[in-house]
Amino acid sequence: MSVNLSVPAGVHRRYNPLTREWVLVSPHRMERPWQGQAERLPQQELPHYDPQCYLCPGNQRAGGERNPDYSGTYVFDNDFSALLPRAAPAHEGPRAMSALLVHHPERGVCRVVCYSPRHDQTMAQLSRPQIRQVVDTWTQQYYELGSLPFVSYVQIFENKGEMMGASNPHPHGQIWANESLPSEVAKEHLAQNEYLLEAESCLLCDYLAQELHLGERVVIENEGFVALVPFWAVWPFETLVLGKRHTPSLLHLAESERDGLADILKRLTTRYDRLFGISFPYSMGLHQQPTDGGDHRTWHMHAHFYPPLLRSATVRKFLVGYEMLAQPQRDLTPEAAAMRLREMPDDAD
Ligand code: H2U
Ligand code: ZN
Repeated sequence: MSVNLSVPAGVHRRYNPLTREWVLVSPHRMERPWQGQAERLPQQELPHYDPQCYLCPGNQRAGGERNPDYSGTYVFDNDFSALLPRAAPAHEGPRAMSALLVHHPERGVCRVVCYSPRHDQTMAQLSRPQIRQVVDTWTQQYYELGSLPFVSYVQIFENKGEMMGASNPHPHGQIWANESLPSEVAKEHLAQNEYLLEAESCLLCDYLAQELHLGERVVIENEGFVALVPFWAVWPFETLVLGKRHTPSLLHLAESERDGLADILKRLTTRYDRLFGISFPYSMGLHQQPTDGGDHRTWHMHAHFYPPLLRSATVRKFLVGYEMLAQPQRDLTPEAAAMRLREMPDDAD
């Protein structure tokens, strides 16, 4: 196969080797007029403490429990957990009502992680030591939940902003730990394993080396981590945060790398906020090796940021119609998105 490293100018498809899916790129459509939905701007000027907030220190939650007067991060079992630890064990399945009606029991645990007692601060406003504390809490939770005998995978994630369905502006994320590999993770699992068998190296180590060489999709980097707009990004300002060293999970990070991850998260979210001058909505999450006790050293830990906004604080990208029925499509090129994010200053500049 001949390799040409310059990005195509016309309409083209790009391949995502992590999920083995394609995205259609139509760069010429960026100038089309927009008369569709404009999002409501999120409420500004939040109080430090909100007596109505179920995440603020000292307040009562819907389940009746009262939060302690916490000062750093605070983790609790979700009062409305989607997964429960005491469902029937999966090894009693699979069960089928027929060849086409298949179901499977699933056990798990859902937790909520408050990043800070301050109701009004997001990741971008937290200090590096505070974000480092979030990284440490994630690491501890990954270890604790991953050690449960029925947990094969721990998904750490955050929905930020009303637009992404967050129920509350108080800075928080969630953790869902469950018994089977979720579909998105299973795709990446298979792709990383098969790439290793064929190429005898790590898919994301090889990908990162190429991106660092080309530079055009890199947004920021520090000693340990890089944030870039992936070549196959679907969301307009989607980013991928990659460790420079091959580490399967948070548990493999050195102290300095945990600081490095906190630094990249601070700088990336600061740039996002400056892009359209608002607290930038997104869904983000970490992908790490499964915790089923198997040997998964092939896994290269990473974080995905999926923000919905396209051209301003109020105009979002909809993944509807063609995307739902055929394949994802984007107008803004990943290279242009990376350039916009690179141009934004962060507090390290
Ligand atoms: P989101 O903002 O991403 O929806 O996360 C908030 C979570 O907090 C949500 O999963 C839980 C909801 O179930 N929650 C509680 O556990 N206790 C409460 O008192 C309200 C909300
Ligand atoms: Zn609050």
